[in-house]
Amino acid sequence: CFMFSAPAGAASSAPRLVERDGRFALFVDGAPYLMLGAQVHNSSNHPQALQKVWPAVADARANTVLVPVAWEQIEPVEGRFDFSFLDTLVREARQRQVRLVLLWFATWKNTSPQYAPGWVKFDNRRFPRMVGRDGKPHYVLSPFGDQTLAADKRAFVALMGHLKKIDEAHHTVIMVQVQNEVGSYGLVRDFGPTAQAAFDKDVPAEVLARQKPRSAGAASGSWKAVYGDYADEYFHSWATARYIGDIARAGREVYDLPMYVNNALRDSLEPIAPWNNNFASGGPTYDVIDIYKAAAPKIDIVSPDIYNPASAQVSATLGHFQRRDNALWVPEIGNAAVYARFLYEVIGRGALGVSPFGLDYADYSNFPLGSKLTDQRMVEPFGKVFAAFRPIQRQWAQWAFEGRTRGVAEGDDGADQLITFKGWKARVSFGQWQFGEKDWPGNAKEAPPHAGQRLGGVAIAQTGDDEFVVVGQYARVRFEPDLAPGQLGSMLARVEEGHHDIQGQWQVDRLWNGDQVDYGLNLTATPLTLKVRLGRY
Ligand code: N0T
Repeated sequence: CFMFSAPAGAASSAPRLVERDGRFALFVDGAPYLMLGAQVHNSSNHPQALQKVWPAVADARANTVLVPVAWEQIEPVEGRFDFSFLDTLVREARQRQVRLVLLWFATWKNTSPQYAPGWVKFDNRRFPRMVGRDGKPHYVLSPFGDQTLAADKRAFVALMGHLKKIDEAHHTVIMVQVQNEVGSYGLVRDFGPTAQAAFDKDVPAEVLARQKPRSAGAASGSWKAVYGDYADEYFHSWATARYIGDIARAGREVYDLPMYVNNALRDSLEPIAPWNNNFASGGPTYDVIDIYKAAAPKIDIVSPDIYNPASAQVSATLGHFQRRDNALWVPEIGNAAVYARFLYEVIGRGALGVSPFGLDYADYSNFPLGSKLTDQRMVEPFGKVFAAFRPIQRQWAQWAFEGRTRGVAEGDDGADQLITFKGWKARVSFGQWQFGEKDWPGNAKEAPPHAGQRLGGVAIAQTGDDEFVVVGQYARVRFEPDLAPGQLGSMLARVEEGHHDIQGQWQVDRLWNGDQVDYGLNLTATPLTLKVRLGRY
């Protein structure tokens, strides 16, 4: 039975991020919660548009929906606020018993001021843009615009104040993203006079304490003196993080919810080198997480948006962002079918959650970043995975918090992967017949509609010394024992295929044995949950 005790006094408390031994849980209603997320399209933040959101959320079996709230939408006229969309959104989410994560699209949305109100984005004098080395204005609003910061902060504080009023008793909204994919493309930092004066000052002590220089430089002093060729990017990261951190702090003083930033990734595998117009400078790329931690202490998490399906990139990215000081949370991953397998890797790693991007039925296809499709066929690969986790999401989040879970996705090479547990290794292989070995030609996934695609993924929780819960698809799992002297080998003691009933109780549908286990535990197109007990002889 999936029961566990929450820390005393935690029940009915506000959502919060809890760290223990370098692992994290998002506590919602006093217990760890796994976000099975659906992020809507950018322009679905209108009452009418929600009609194309909710059916997709249901098909995705998501328990959490990520929705933008735009500055232009809540403050079209300076100082006059309109929260009618937020009221509708929160009410409709409650009716459908899903939680919300709000995305604050304001000064920076994919770096641009496109979501700032018209009275901001066309007033260069009051709300200055960054300035290039040549003195020409850049499209991005400067992080040194004092009035921009004050105005954005005032709107965000109003938003959080309203949210407190309508939601403090419910906590339908469990987290807030502050801005969206910040930084600047095409310009490494602001070269305007205010920015330049700050650049020539000493690096603040809190940054020095965290961000190591990449080459030998001065131990303290100006950005250039300390960080050399990386000074421009680091300085811009600091300026941007400080700006966001100030907004987050002010918002949390009014209503304290967990807050995070998201990142349009730089290449995860190429060696770090000074910025060369290859990513948005100043954004929270993995190499400057320490600067964000130092400059924006009220931002809990720096998180990756995954749009490169190369399996080595995905794995490296997850490794870069999952740290003892940074919880793993994937607020965006492409909605094409090839991404669904990575949900197992993310969830198995013990992430707070994962959210495919563009999971609604608006007539908009996110190809080539995501799927060409805009209907149920787009949502289905994710819905199948979430359907397997949803009945055990609380229990899984608790196991993850205890460090019991692991996960893998089929690599682009299709090679076996070995997962190490206490006393056991799980060997995961792909592209096998259910009865037989790899060199036997073909298997179920060679058939349409996914011919030739790599779709395998497995997440495993070790629930006891010799007990595991296995969730997966298009993969084979074999358990290999660590043997003590005198022991010969191991066998499966009991393999239950089952499901959770409406009360959350595990119901055994059948036991697997014979052909169904002789070559390992074979998972096919429909994700299954297995409870496995092993023994040694
Ligand atoms: C994302 C989304 C939305 C390998 C794109 C990704 C969302 C934003 N931006 O649909 O706009 O609001 O966060 C940028 C991906 C860059 C290209 C990567 C190619």
